[in-house]
Amino acid sequence: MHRLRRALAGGLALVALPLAAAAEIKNPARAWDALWREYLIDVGIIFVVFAGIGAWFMWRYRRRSPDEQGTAPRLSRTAAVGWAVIPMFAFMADDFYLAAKTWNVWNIYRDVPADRLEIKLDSAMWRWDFTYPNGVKATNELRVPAGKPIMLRMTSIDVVHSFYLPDFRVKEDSMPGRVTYLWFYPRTPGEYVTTCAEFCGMMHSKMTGKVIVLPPEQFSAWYGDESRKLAAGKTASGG
Ligand SMILES: [Cu+2]
Repeated sequence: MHRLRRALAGGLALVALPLAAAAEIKNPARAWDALWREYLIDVGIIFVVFAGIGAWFMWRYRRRSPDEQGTAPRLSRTAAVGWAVIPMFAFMADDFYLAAKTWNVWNIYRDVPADRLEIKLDSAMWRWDFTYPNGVKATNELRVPAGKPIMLRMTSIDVVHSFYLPDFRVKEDSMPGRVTYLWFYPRTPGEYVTTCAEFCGMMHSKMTGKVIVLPPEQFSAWYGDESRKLAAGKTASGG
């Protein structure tokens, strides 16, 4: 029985180890950029081909004398149908190919890595209120450690807002009565701008904030400090 269990565990480890190694974190920002590049190349090729053919036709079939009249060749029925259907399928194939790539990127956006820091976000006219797992709060400034996937679970206490983080290629609406989420993968310490992307009233354009990505040790220090302040505050007011 023991031997069987050990053999099973060994077998599982053999399967699980390569899987774990393969499960590196997919970065939504990278995936988005790759998709964007692919779209540009795709439409770039189509542009060059069609502009080239168009220019060549203009030159080839130019009018050579003021009284010249063209004669249009008549297509057979099969040729006419072929000219309509074959290009249609060629373009549809390209569209489906891009749609499949887009679907892949969407799945990365929706699939949050298990090893993440989850922060609550309440948006309001006009501010962003963040709450960390242990109750630490911050307004308009979100401090996060570099190298850790960050998930925001968000809702709105009044109207529809939209949390937009251009540097990380993510944006998601926050709505009253509903919880939505987004995640991003900060790698490089620094300050990144965030702004509301849904017109939400008079001060909408002032509804900006910062995401401050800190080296992990600096983040831990800040987080520890804030937690202690929070605990001290609770005891003081509790007495
Ligand atoms: Cu807003």
